[in-house]
Amino acid sequence: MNIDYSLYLVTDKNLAGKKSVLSIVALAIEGGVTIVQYREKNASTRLMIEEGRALHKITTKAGIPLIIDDRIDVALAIDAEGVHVGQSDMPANIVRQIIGREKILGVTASNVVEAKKAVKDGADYLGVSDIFGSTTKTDTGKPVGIGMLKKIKKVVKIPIVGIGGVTLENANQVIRARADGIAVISAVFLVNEPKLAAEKLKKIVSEAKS
Ligand code: TZP
Ligand code: MG
Repeated sequence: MNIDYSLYLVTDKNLAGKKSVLSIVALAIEGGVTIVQYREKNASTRLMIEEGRALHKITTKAGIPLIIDDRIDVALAIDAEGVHVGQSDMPANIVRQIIGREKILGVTASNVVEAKKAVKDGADYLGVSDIFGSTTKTDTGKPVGIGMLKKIKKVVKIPIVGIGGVTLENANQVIRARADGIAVISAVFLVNEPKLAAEKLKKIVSEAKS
């Protein structure tokens, strides 16, 4: 699978309000999302398997990958395309051993040392966090800024996506700093029209790349 990291959507049930995560993801995919991460911190494992399967049906139909945040067991159980781990989760080299060569492994990195280590451990892509200061995930520490994307891009060959406070207003900066894509939650989950938001973000990314 040739992965397009341009518009990476991360799910968040808390921000979905009265809407379902599934309906938001479906609309966002229509709008141009190229990869989806199922991120769920509070649900039971049973529910995660159910929701993960439902999401996987949608992403498979759209021909895009589904990545599971943190939960290697859930990813394997539903045969998702990959897993994403942060710096406090299972070490990436161990994840790679468990999931094998074929599945996608994403790792969060906030500096050059973490980025290089992730590559050595077998990461397929990096989520560089927290770029602008996320109001969705608030334990990320001081924003690293777009400068960190440039620094990391200089030392790694794998794709990188910028995450944390990415909006319609600043998305172009992320791509111009040589990221391969933007990763967002609120820019799609906290708006009235997720499809339109995804379309706009996608256009910004495409234009900034050209
Ligand atoms: N990891 C780093 S920041 C973040 C995650 C999951 C949340 C991104 O959400 P938003 O709303 O796009 O800032
Ligand atoms: Mg994590």
